[in-house]
Amino acid sequence: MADQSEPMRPPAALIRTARGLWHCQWQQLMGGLAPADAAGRYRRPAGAFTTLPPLPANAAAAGSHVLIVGRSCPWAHRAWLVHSLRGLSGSIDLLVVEPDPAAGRWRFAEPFEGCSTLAELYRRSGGSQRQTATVPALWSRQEQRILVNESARLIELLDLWPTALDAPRLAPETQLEAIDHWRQRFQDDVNDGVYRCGFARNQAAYDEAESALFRALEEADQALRLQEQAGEDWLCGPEPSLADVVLFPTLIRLELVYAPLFGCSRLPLWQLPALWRWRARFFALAGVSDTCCPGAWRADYFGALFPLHPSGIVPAGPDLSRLVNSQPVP
Ligand SMILES: N[C@@H](CCC(=O)N[C@@H](CS)C(=O)NCC(=O)O)C(=O)O
Repeated sequence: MADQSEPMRPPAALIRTARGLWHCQWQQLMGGLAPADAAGRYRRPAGAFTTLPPLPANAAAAGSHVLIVGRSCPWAHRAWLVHSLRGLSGSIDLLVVEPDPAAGRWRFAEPFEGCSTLAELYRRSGGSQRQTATVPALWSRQEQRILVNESARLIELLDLWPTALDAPRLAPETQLEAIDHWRQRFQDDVNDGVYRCGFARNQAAYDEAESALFRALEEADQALRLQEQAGEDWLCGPEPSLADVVLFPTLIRLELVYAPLFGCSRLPLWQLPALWRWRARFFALAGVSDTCCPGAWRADYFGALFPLHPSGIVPAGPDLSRLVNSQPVP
């Protein structure tokens, strides 16, 4: 006899209706989270302060500028890395903003320049109401405004920034062509590519982004293999460059966030062994581990991207130390 306490399965028609309704609602929620083109491909909105400004005259002055970052943001991570690798803390203070998933914005832990949210600071700098206040952003204390907040330009500016210890440039003229080649290759297909996978509105849009992502990663793996054979550790030569810097924030989040949440799971990274070893080498550079906050990454992504993960449950993930061990390949 059937157990009377067992819950009845809902009728098939009800399930079909619920799926249809949920799909409609999902498309609406995704519209708020991630704009898409007519084919359902994610299109990142244009930023606010996107032009490369000239190097400020007071760049070397102690505390003259503030670099505003969020822990989970990979675009902010690249700026944080340049700040750290070039030792810029003498002239540029680092300020970490906190996510506010309920309000969908970044807020300051303590009021900054009289503002409690990044959006307020944006408006003060002339950003329009319709533009989203994003990290990273570079604030000038003297000019009382955001100088630039497009990470691609910001890292170029930080690479020109005067350093106390004459830290090497990450985009030296002699390697500029190779560095630019890789930066362009990664920007759309890898850095934005993982978001294009996760925010795709349909299978075709996902398939397109996903294959472009893994094509670019396989190409980088092959290039690094050749570099290793030539005795060089990095994408563009014997020293790390901006090409390595922009790849790292995406790859270090791969197993922790992008594979489980955005569906970037075609290959585990150890199947691209030169990339795996490269990631461990980059993580071992002085100051890099301090910029990596796996707990915050997972809490922010799984907790904040409601349409992708409605339960808000933060799943357990691999320990970061296992991912940056250079010898784990089975
Ligand atoms: N194009 C920008 C993108 C930066 C960006 O999208 N930042 C996200 C975090 S990963 C953000 O701050 N979003 C705030 C929001 O959507 O409210 C850059 O590269 O600097």
